[in-house]
Amino acid sequence: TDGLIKRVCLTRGMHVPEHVAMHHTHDVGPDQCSSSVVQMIHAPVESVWSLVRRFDNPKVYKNFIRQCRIVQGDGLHAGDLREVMVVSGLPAVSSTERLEILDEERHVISFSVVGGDHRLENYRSVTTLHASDDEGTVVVESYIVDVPPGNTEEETVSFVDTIVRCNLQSLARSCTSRR
Ligand code: A9S
Repeated sequence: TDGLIKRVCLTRGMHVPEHVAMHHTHDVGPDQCSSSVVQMIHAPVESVWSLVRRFDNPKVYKNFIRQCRIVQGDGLHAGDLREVMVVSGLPAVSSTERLEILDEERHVISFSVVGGDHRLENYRSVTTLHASDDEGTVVVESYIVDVPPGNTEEETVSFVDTIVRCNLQSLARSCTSRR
C-alpha cells in the first residue's frame, strides 16, 4: 500500500538446497501476493521430473486444464508460449503462458502468464524438485501474482493455493501409481 517492495523467501525454515531457496525468493510489490505449496512424493526425482517438465502438455497432471497447445517454439526453451483452455466452473476461460526457466539438470521449471481470459494478472510460478532424505522427492511450487481488483490478498492466496495443491496432489498420485 505504501509502494514498497517486500523480498519474501518462501522456503524459510525448510532445509532446502541453496538454489531452491533462491528460486522461491520473490520481490513482491504492494498490490501483489506470493505463497508456496510443498508436496512430498514417494518417487524418484527423475520420475517426477518426467511429468513436471512437460510445458507442452500440462494436462499430464493439471486437472483444471482442458486443452493446451504450443503457440511459439517447441516448449523446451525460455520464451516459448502455450495457450491453455480451462475446464468450466472456474472464473477463467484461457491463459497464455510463457516458459521462463526449464533447467533439466537442477529440475526447475517456471512460467509466467502473459495473456488470456482470467483474473490472475502477472502470475508467475516456479516449481523445483529435489531429493528428500528417504529417496523420494520434495516438490516446492511458489508463485507471485497481482491481487485482482475487488479481492483481498487472503482471498487470492487461498484461491491460488487451492489450485496449486490440487495440481501437486494429482502429480503425486500419477508418480506413485505408475510404479
Ligand atoms: O497452472 C498452474 O500451474 C497454476 C495456476 C494457479 C493456474 C491458474 C489458471 O490457469 C486457472 C486454472 C485458469 C485459474 C489461471 C492462469 C487463472 C485462473 O483463474
